[in-house]
Amino acid sequence: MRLPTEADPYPFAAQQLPCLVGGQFVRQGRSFENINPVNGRVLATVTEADEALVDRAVQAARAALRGPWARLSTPERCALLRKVAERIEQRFAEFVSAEIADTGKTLQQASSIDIPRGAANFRAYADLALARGSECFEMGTPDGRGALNYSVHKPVGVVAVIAPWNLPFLLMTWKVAPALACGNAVVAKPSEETPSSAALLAEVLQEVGVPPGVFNLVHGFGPRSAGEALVSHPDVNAIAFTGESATGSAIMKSAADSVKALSFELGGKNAAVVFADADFDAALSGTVRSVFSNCGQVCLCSERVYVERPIFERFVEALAQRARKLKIGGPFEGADMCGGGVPSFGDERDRGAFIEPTVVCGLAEDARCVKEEIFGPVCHVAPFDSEEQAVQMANDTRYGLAAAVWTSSLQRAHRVARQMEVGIAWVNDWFLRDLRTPFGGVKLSGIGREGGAHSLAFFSEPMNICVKL
Ligand code: NAD
Ligand code: 6OD
Repeated sequence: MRLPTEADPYPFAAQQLPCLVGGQFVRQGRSFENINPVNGRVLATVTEADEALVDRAVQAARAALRGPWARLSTPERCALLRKVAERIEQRFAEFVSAEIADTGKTLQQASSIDIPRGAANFRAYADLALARGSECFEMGTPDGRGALNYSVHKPVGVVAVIAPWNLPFLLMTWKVAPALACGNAVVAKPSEETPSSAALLAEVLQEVGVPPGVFNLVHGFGPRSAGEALVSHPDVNAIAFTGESATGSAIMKSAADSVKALSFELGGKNAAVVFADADFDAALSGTVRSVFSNCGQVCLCSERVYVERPIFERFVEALAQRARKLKIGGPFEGADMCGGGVPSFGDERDRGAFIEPTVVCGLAEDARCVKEEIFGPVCHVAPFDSEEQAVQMANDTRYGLAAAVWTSSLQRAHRVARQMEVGIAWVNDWFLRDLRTPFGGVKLSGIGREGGAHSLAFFSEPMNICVKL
């Protein structure tokens, strides 16, 4: 199957994107337009799930928990998940096409990160679920016969998965895969901005034989639409959400009445700390990547760069030079993307959503640009004079998702990384991922951890069985 090209950018574009409820594709009712951010054109119309359709999806999911899905063994479920990964790979070009059409991201990024990670998520959680053991404790009893306690992992039930628009497929599958691996039934809602790859995922899950109702897809917006209806639904047991911190707060309120389990991966205002003893070129290239990758629209991107005073001027100059060289454009115009303005192309891209890569210096640490998440190709760079000051500045934020520390001192690397008030710290790299590791944030950046055993724990209810011997 051919990958999209500049001459034929969206070869697989669907005209209409349905919801999936109880194994049936639903096209009736209200719809909204899916817009291409490169040129403002309408890509497809999308069926918007109203409260009634969300309710049908939740009921279908609940029914599926009493059907054949519940009787599959863990190896059988995991075999199905592996088939999902294979089918994503067979339909790779379609997924890439869908992702670049919805987001405007580069072909290179979608085909080397987003879509392969989607398939990898299904394989990783199949492996992890199969390898999971359970606790067992022998105990004494007064009659001397003893008892054996062992735990079993049950699904939590109906799980709502809500994803954002920046890495649509990577983040949707990051939650759907472990939820299914643990035997749950899912009602998923992709971002209204990026519905296409989730629609393909719905097809793939049907194709490989996941029973009806086990995976349901509802499209729509947040407040007063599919999102709110889903998170406030009394029969949803758990919510796995990735998005803005303010949205997390709204979802928490909606979910409170029925006391749902929550896993929240939220916003960030991440720091990169560059010491004078770092490998300059590696720190520079790493920082260009951590600030500008995916147009700065990865939750882990650095928006605050702190550079030790002796190399500050040189580093800022080099960073600005690299930023100016980045190419701005559509998915086929290079993986590189320079500040502060909206570029003018003189063609249809002037109707698209573009901003120049931007490096800002000299603001006070309490400026909005330094305090609030921007979620774009923008960073502020400031000098520091001591390790203590660097740590203090990096931690002076209401967010706590990720940090990058650049130094050649092993001792300092461990010392500083540990002091970062974040869930994920990288030393001399950025966004290097092992799917078994804990992933999540502190403070406004989230609740709980996903990844590896942490996702399995969130999506399962451990139950103790005590057997008198
Ligand atoms: P968003 O919060 O606006 O939307 C995310 C999803 O929530 C969408 O599907 C949206 O329709 C839905 N939603 C909005 N309001 C809702 C409500 N009241 N009830 C239920 N659902 C609702 O986020 P976004 O703009 O799509 O994504 C960007 C944000 O996501 C940034 O803040 C970024 O840092 C964060 N993010 C965090 C991580 C992480 O792992 N921590 C990963 C990616 C993105
Ligand atoms: O790599 C991951 O598993 C992950 N959850 C990345 C999140 C990126 C945020 O935009």
